[in-house]
Amino acid sequence: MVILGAGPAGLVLGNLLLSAGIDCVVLERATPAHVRTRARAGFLAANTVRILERHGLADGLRRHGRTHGTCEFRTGDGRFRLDYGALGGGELHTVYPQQHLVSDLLTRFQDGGGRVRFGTEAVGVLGAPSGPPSVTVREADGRPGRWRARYVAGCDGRHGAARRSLPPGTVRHHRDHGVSWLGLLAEAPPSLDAVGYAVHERGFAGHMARTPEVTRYYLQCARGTSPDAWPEDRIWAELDLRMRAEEYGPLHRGPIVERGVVDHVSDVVEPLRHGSLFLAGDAASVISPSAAKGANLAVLEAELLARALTDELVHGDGEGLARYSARCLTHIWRAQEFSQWMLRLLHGPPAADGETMFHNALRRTRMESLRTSRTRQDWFAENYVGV
Ligand code: RFL
Repeated sequence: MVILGAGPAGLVLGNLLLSAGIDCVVLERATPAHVRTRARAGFLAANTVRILERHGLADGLRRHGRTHGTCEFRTGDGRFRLDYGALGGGELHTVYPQQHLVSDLLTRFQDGGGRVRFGTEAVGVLGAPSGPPSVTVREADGRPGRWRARYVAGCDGRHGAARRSLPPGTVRHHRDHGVSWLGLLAEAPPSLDAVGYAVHERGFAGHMARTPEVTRYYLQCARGTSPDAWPEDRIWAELDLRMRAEEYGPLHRGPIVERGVVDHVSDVVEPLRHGSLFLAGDAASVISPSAAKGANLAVLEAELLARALTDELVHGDGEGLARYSARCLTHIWRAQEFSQWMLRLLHGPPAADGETMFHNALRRTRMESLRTSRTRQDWFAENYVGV
């Protein structure tokens, strides 16, 4: 079994296969240091934590993660809080930076005898639709190589080799939501004990705790913006303005240690199985980070794939593999639908047009029903924490 990519999807899958006694190797383009320090997600859904606990992979997050169940919306009409942990299914997030989770998973995999080939870039997957697959690679020293396997798991993200190797006729649903965020990491403690979503005429701003010392902020920005156009003074001034710091309290400032632009797109491959090639995580579907679903879907799909592969390879039962794609796509489309709803709640139309006032009136009404309707709040909580 060859797994492409040592992100959350690839490493959960690798660990589960290893403990089922299935021989596998992970091919990873980057260095171990890069994999262990790449900051992205932070909000793990309750079901993600249950999966990791079920397989003994949750020691780090149990020790250092913090549960979280409140978000605060700030608009020109005022602010309100939703204790989503007490609504809907009563589930909480655990805040644990993705790079810490990936680091835990990697240590566990290697300590258990799992093999990871770092600096090995998959170039293409050949032969998968009709027969045994092989993966062509560029080794760390630049030489070409080839790995043969019974199955290949494409867990190499949105720009990986698995996606490039899909047979003609594969459906790729793609939607550009026309919204971009400047994603920031500040070496500063969180400024509020809630996820902060601020809707402002200058654009969206977001606040999400990561650790007691580090906070993620987002600022909606124009498509094509260079992060260099945002010096620290400009970032803090804009965050103060959009988060309405004068009214609701100052933000804790600190050095901005990372900045990058995220364009919000949805991209779903259908089906997720092509003979002996299976896609999981961002390779299967890219989702806007507006509702923090990507890493959670990656872990869920990795568990479903590991179970199905184990049934096939250990017990000779191929039913799970046959159903893998359809099962994952149900979860993926549900998450896409909710993320799109969040995008519409938090942003105006992509460009000023004749319907701007209409869009803004709908957005305000959506926010108001979230503030006042218990049924709406339960629906929000169930979708916000659930995968
Ligand atoms: P990853 O994490 O991208 O890992 C893929 C791995 O594959 C390697 N790779 C290759 N290796 C070999 N050959 C090739 N040709 C290769 N091409 C790539 C890469 O080096 C990498 O190590 O995919 P995976 O495992 O599917 O995990 C997906 C998640 O990382 C992603 O969905 C989340 O980070 C999305 N996301 C969030 N998700 C959440 O659930 N909660 C959040 O709070 C959240 N916040 C975020 C996010 C994504 C963000 N960005 C940067 C898009 C915040 C941000 C800013």
